[in-house]
Amino acid sequence: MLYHLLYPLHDTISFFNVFRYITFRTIYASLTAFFICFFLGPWVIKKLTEMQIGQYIQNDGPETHHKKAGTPTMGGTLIIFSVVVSTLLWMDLANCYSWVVLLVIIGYGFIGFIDDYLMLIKKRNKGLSARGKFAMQVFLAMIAGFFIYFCLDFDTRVTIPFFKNVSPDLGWGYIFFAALVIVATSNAVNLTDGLDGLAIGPVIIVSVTYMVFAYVTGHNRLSEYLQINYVAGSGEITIFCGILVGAGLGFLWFNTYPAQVFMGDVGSLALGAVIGTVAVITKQEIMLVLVGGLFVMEVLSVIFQVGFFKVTNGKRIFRMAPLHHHFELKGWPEPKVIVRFWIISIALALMAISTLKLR
Ligand code: 57M
Repeated sequence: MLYHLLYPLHDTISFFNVFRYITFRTIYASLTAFFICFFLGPWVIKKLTEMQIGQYIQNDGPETHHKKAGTPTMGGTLIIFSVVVSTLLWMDLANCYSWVVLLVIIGYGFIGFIDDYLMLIKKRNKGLSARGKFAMQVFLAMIAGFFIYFCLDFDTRVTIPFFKNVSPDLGWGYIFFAALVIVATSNAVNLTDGLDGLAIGPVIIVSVTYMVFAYVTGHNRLSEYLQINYVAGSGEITIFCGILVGAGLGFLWFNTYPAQVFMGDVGSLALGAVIGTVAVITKQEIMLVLVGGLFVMEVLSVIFQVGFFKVTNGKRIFRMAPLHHHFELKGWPEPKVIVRFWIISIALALMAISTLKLR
């Protein structure tokens, strides 16, 4: 909105010329999202507490989690609010990608909100049925895929990291591929959100990485120099990634150990889905496996655990899945698990950024 209101005035007030620069709007959009979370956080936590929106803890979880019962949850509502306000304020609303990411974060936030709300009504750590939640996620992801495919004359080739000459064109099949990326990432972040700050940390790290990807992908000369796909208009996603970083840091201020608030499914499903959407728009979909490698590790730990359990009639690979619980049960203090997982996430992000030159 500010872009549309103030940039046209740059002929009379030359300072407003800065609003044309993506870097300027990214920095101030990020700061806007951060300060919305930082200053509204205490009020939101107070409201969630008053409304008794507190976390129910499964009995079969790690012993150390029982003290967390009652921690306010659904803090993801604050994240989504700050992201939406900052997006409307700082992004170019004539750019279709702005509306795609808004559709996804609000739509998945709504799915998560229903899940959290039902969990609180059902008075246990379960919400929507797995099938119901999955169906809603797929439906919304397909809408996003359709929108990207039909409205934006989108390049339907899939970028394969490291192989610049291999990019299969999926045609309309890209819609299903895009939906797969969005749904998978949404559930991966959801699974990872099981320790204080464990999900929001890598979300921030992945968002910084895709801020770099979006900037170069939306830059004609830079994308040509780096031999990556140029996606006209995707530069705006740089600003959105900056907003995710700001909102994530603002939420982490309260979610860091010992957490004053959990994000809930309303936050984890929304953040995961919108990261998947960013990966699709910047045409760095497969790269997300590396950048979001921590989320991949968490999902694979569950898949291997469940599979091994079934094949061996009850034996387990890990003490408990997802992976973060395994290390908890090994005796690692919670903060140690969290920070070490963040370190792994940063290392993966640096490797992913390095691939921009390795083509
Ligand atoms: C999402 N939810 C956290 C919080 C957060 C198939 C199976 C792997 C599913 C999985 C599951 O239920 N996943 C649901 C993870 C929960 O966090 C809430 O959920 C939101 C995110 N969706 O925002 O509202 C608990 O996580 C802890 N937490 C924190 N700090 C945070 O900042 O401490 C969350 C955020 C919270 C709190 O304790 O209550 C969760 O873990 O449920 N199931 C599991 O992850 C369970 N694993 C399991 O059953 N493993 C089995 C098989 C199925 C693989 C095995 O290993 O044999 C574990 N989780 C729990 N209990 N709670 C272990 C059992």
